[in-house]
Amino acid sequence: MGTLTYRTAGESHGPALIALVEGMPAGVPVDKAFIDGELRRRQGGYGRGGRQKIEVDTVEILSGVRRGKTIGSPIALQVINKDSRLDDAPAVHRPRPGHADLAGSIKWLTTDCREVLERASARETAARVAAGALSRCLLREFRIETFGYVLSIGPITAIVDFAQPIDALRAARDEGDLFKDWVACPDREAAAKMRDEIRQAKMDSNTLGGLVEARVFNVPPGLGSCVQYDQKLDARLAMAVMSIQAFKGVEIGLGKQAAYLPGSKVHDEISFDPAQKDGVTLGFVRKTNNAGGLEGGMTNGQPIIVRGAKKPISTLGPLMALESVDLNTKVTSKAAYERSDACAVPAASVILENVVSFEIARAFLEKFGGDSLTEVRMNYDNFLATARRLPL
Ligand code: EPS
Repeated sequence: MGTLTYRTAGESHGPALIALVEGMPAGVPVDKAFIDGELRRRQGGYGRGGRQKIEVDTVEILSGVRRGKTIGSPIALQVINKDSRLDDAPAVHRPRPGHADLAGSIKWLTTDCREVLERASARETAARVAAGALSRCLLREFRIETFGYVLSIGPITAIVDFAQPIDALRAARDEGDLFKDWVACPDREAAAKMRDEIRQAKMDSNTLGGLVEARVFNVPPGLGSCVQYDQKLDARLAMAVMSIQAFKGVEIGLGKQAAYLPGSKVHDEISFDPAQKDGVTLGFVRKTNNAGGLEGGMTNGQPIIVRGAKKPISTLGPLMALESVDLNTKVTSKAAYERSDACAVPAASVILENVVSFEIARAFLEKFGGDSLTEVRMNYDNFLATARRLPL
């Protein structure tokens, strides 16, 4: 039984996207409807492009699951592309500034950016969402829940009150028509302004980025480690988030704001409340959570808070196409345009939610791992019961 990992394969206009997940214990109930729901949410959002009218992303589970439960073997997940035409897709010679087109074409010694963009495309995130949603089938067995949402789009920033129950937040976030006006933002006032910004960007042939945030609740303390750089959970979350297509920044908790404030305003003071000792905090409570649930690269029992900054999509509409150079002729010309999304920030919140979940599940199994869910549960219960008895 190794580490929980996944790899993906597939091109944007190839036959399918694949995720191969290894290291899941046996006996985990797999909720295909939930995975499909996450795939569908990833396709949605106001400002999405024409591709999502073609695709109806659903997962096919090709291995590792029997009668609805994992059996400990590798789990192959497949999302079929309806718009499959890799061999017929036209060559692209005018790289889009901001996309992988130019850097990748030089790297692979080609002047046809198509060979690069097909894999660099954010369509690959369908496979990552499928793997992340699968990992949440394990996390939910331990009442660990992730909530992802849009914090800002362009100049509009939401204000979200996390004192509300998560179900209320989720209901507010999910208001609207997934394919018409959904922006994945629980602040209704800000959501309306975000829609206006996207509408304007569409009219201007422009694109918009934004901030997305994921919060993970009920995570036990002690996941990750301070011992080695690659065991620090904050560093691993940062890598997972930064690797999402078009992401340019990652923050945990207060993030870069912490650099501007004195220590007295940054660190979360600790107190003990015996009434809360049965929860994952073990009774060690904080009035603030500026650390975003991570201290020394380890979870501390507080909710995990991770933010990602997504740049505007680099395929701008024909009216706004940026200056570029034809790779064959070296003549200055406008960047290539086929079809694109004016804003994919709502989709990015779904991707973040699932990518972050996978890293939490991975760290969870490193600490409590076993061959079966029963064994994992024994390790989890035993650890928390022992920690509650400290000093031993
Ligand atoms: C995407 C599908 C793509 C794009 C988008 C993500 O579809 P197509 O290229 O066929 O229009 O909508 O890709 C990009 C943003 C990008 O930069 O490549 C998807 O399913 O998420």
